[in-house]
Amino acid sequence: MAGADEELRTALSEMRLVKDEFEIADLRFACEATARGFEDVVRVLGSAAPTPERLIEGTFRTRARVEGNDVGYGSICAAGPHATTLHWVRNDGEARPGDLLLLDAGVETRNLYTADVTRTLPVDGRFTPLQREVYEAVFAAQEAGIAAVRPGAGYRDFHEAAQRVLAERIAAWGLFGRRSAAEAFELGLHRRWTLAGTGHMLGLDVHDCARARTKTYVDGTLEAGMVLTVEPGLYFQPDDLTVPAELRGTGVRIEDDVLVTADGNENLSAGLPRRADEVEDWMARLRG
Ligand SMILES: [Mn+2]
Repeated sequence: MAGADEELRTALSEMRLVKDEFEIADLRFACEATARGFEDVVRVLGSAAPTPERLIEGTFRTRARVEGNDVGYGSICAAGPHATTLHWVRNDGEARPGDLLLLDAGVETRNLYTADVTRTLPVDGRFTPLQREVYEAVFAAQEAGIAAVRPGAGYRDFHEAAQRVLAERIAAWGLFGRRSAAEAFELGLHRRWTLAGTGHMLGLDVHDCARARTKTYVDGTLEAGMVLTVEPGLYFQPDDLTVPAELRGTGVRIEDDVLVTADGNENLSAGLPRRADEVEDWMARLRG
């Protein structure tokens, strides 16, 4: 019977790869409610400095409970160097002016579909030049990743597109020494600072369809109705002596929830700004 259970789990996972209209509408609402939760956090950041990560977590969760069922997964409220820990969920630090806040959080609707969105925000509302440079590298990678999401593309394509851009930026900063971006990419040297894959399927589970076979998911082809995250990042550990001191302790991720459409894609979480300038304007507006 164990074999039959496993077969059922795989079949259900694969049935969930392509979402129907109801599911897409629900994910759309999850993203909209999540955007409102991020706005709540920006207002709190503007009213209390330093801002406890606990307060940020609670603020988002309030929105999730009021508009949805709950958060879809433990919110990552990572200030300063905490952002370099991929799944920082202790949330017991403080966001101080001058730091970045990496907020990875999603509202789960009452039908139990969840968003999964990340924004990296300057706590005091303005990126420093160095923070902006790292941010714009991740933004460029995300743009390349999103552009590679379309029906018929390989599932791995968006990951590769995003990672190539990150490798180019890292090379431009001189972190690969004398190696070219292409050479470093082939060797996987960029992975020291990119740490994770670029995304995953999204739906009832935050890592949806996890039991699907490799050939239908990771080695598969994108189809209209699939919803996936595109979430490149750069993470420079506080004790990483291979990067300049000023980069250490900086972590940036930008994550959106992208629907594959008949002729390309739609960013379901586009209600939250992504460009550095737009993030700053949006924060200033919310803080009035
Ligand atoms: Mn994710």
